[in-house]
Amino acid sequence: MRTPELVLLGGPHSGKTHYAGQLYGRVRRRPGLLRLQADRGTPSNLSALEEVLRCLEEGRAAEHTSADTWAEVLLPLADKHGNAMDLRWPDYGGEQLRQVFEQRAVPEAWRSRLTQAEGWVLLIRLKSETTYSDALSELTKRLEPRNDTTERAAHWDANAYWVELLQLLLHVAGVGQIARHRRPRLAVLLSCYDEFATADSGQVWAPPRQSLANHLPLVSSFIESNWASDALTIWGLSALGRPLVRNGAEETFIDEGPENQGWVIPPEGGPPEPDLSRPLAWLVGVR
Ligand SMILES: Nc1nc2c(ncn2[C@@H]2O[C@H](COP(=O)(O)OP(=O)(O)O)[C@@H](O)[C@H]2O)c(=O)[nH]1
Ligand SMILES: [Mg+2]
Repeated sequence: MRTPELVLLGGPHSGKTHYAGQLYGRVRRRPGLLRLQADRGTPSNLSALEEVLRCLEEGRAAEHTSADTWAEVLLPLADKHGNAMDLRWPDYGGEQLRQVFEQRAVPEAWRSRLTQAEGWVLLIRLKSETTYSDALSELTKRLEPRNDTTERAAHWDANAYWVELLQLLLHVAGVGQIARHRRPRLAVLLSCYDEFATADSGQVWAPPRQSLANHLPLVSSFIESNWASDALTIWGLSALGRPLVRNGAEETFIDEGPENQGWVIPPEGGPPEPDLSRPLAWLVGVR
């Protein structure tokens, strides 16, 4: 049996927990390329995922779960040919990723996971990424000194942040910079896509890589020039399909079930698709 390891990379509030919960609901109740094989006897603690799904069934957003509960979540899955695999799904607090960036240091446990992982899942929530696209043109226009420079200096432009972080992680994982990367395979999921982009009439979406290129051009060109094209995929992800609040009771979730909410936009664009497992299936080579 295969035991592919994926590393989930995403900042705080990028949607990692809700994606995990929705993925669990899908593979269990409405399987696509991957389905849950809970009776296989794999010792896996699914209580964190159950808890997220339970909140969603009540139409509200999940609580913040502690990092410990998540550390060893293991999904016993099978593809449609019956090939079994145990997918490790560690959901580190997004804060830890920030720390790696700020301290320029990677804990040993992370280093070995980054090195061993078959694929990296990078969650980027475009709406909350800060860029300063006007800064350069303003430099040439303004004669008066700005008074908000200190505030700007305190925040990295998201382009610089992600490129720097990726370089750091690649270095730590021992991935050379000379040839384009084939391993780790990289899936970029533009999360909470419902709040960022809209479809053309008839629900046809543009390829998500265009959104990445428009919003974070430096990240987009770094990724596209460093990964081999068959080792890279860029998706739009809306795990929930809409915003949810902690104390809410969203009726569509209650009436139709969470497994009927949420969608992905495949790399080539087009209509939304319900199979949230597709980007992961791609990473582990299931077609
Ligand atoms: N609009 C929208 N909001 C989402 C979606 N997924 C998660 N959220 C919201 O984004 C916030 C952060 O999500 P969470 O999964 O806890 O992020 P994490 O910190 O990366 O684990 C929560 O308030 C969620 O309700 C989505 O697909 N669409
Ligand atoms: Mg979380």
